[in-house]
Amino acid sequence: MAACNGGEEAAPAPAPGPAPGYGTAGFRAEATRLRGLGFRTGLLAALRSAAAGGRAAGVAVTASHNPGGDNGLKVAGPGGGMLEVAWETHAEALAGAGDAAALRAAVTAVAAVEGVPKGPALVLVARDTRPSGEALSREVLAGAQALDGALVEDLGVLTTPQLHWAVMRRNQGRSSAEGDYFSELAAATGALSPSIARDAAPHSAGGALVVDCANGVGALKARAALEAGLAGMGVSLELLNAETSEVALLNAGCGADFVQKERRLPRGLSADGREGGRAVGGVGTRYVSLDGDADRLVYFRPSVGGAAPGRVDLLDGDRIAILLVVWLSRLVGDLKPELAPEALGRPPRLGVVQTAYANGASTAYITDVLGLPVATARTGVKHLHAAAEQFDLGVYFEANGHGTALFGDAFSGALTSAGAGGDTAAEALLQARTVLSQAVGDGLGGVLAVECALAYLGWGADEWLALYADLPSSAGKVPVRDRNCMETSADEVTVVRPVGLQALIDQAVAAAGPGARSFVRPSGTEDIVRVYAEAATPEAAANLMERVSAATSEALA
Ligand code: G16
Repeated sequence: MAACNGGEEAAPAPAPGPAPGYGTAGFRAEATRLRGLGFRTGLLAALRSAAAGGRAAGVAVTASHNPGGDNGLKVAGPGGGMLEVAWETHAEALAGAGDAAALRAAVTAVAAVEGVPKGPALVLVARDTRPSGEALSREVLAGAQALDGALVEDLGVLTTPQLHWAVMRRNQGRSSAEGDYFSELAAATGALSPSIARDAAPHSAGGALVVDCANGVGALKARAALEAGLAGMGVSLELLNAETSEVALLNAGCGADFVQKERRLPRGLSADGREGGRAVGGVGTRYVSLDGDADRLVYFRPSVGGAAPGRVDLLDGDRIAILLVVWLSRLVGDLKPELAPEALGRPPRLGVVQTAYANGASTAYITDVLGLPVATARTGVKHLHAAAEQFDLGVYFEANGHGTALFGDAFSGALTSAGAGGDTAAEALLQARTVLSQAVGDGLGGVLAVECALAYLGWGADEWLALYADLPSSAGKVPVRDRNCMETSADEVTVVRPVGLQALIDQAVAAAGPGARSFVRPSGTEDIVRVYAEAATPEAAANLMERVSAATSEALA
């Protein structure tokens, strides 16, 4: 059975106070509160790898969309995706182990429960641009090496999706070098070019793409990941908020979380250029925001018409999912019927996965207009990814911009045989599979996929926005002392605890008129409760959000 090798004696003492829970996407807190947790997370990742017979696991040191003073630890399982939910409890058990003896006992217990053999383990470690990441990475590396037989590799500064990709590739026995990540994205995008501009509409011809990098790690990788592929489509790349040396700027007034939640232009972009920074461009310029570790993307367009200056029309994860599924389903429709269904044995099953945050109009569009099934999952990529695996081609996106499209094994096999038989649509779908990470949503690959889809369909932001009108919605945050005081139902839309709060939400929803809905849930990444409301008018949605926020704040005071 796997055991510590004595290295656990060097484990730094945890910061005072209760250890943070594993949360929506790993441990995340103000960086000083993570002392000692990096070591324990490294040890956990080594155990996960050993349990998989030495296939690599990974740790990304990042707090993603959180402010620069926070940091975090996201563990990648051997498939390259998020750590399996069953292992989160083990991660918390190690996190709660105070001293070396307790840590040794926790490792022994996990090894026994999971039947972890004594044997090889490999942990790949990467970090984002936060200065606190260097020390935290060293802790992770030391912690992983405290498991007998474990090896580590420090991959340095990478986006979170690059770390996941490296884990996936290593376990496929394929190169996981960063250069290959860049060149494969460029090659796949280039190979898609002959299939694009099929409808030859003028809107998507070339133009400029402005990428708001949130002043995060995406800024260091975007040019290498995007430039070649975009140039092949005649699109010029412009990076915005690409300053990584000043941590206070990270995610501050910019990035995917800011743009999606505030629905405002990110820092450095202004309606007229007068406030400094870049003035919004003319027709044909597109805009996209990444988050701090480049695993989310949202597109947007400066609002036109009567909207207040600085507002944006959002092309969020809901719209990206729809764009991708329209593109991919047209390619599926182009498959030669005598090849693809025969190889698969049946027509491929396509579907979309969303969360409760998806705008109701997007769900209705997918089911009623596209005629595709929609599965609903709890917040968190790990839940959506698992739900998407039920489809041959499952597109999953959270409204906040996390997502990708998963190609099932049988479907991929059918595409490979069809591609070998000269089916160009099958070849295009296989290239799309490369651009759309099969490990976890990737903001950079997502940008290339969106650009390919827009070009193929001949759409610009106008056509994309015109698909349907979003129901008016409003999202807010309620700061709370202890987010663990709130519990919701499994589908996240009903409050179980504090008792009585759901009745108040129900009353507020009833008063907001027909079609209104609202729910609250504790964030798994910040000390807040998230509030979401939809109603018939923007004013009604905003009022509903305010009323539910006030009731939540009072119930948790
Ligand atoms: C993480 C998760 C996402 C989730 C987001 C917000 O994203 O990977 O699946 O939507 O947190 O979660 P919560 O509402 O629980 O705060 P990121 O980009 O912050 O790593």
